Amino acid sequence: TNYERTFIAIKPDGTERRLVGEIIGRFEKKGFKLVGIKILHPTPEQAAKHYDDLKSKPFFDGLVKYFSSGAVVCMVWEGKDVVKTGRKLIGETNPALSVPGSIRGDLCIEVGRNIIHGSDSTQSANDEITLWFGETEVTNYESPLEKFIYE
Ligand code: YYY
Ligand code: MG
Repeated sequence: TNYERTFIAIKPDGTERRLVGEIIGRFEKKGFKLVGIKILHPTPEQAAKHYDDLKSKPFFDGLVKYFSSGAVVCMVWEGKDVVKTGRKLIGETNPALSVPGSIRGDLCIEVGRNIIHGSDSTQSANDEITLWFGETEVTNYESPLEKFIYE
């Protein structure tokens, strides 16, 4: 089995639109385990670091401005294949191409206001968790429910 962690962030538009509970609920109901959570207003420097791999893209400046424009809910979710499955729950980068049932498919319209971030690989998940969370801010706990979620 592949128990791993991913970094999920509700972007300022998602927080502003009061979609925090809805989004957390989807990951929770799926069966994933929340092991880290906090809300903060990122600086442009933090946003630029988070999206460092996209710095040559034409949309980079707008993206950094958007991500640092308000409160972001930063989370670490744990579970089997949570990086890949988390991306499936989120949908495609462009909400217009995201199937109904996915977070972006159900809750937003434009790529520049797509409400949520999720790590795209276990490597970037580790990097992003390190960027946004201190070592003592991510917890580890046993859940007796897990025998009903995993065989
Ligand atoms: O991982 P994901 O968020 O689905 O997409 P990325 O390709 O990593 O791009 C990050 C972020 O950049 C995307 O969520 C919206 C924004 N963006 C954009 O504004 N315009 C594009 N053509 C592509 C991405
Ligand atoms: Mg990405």
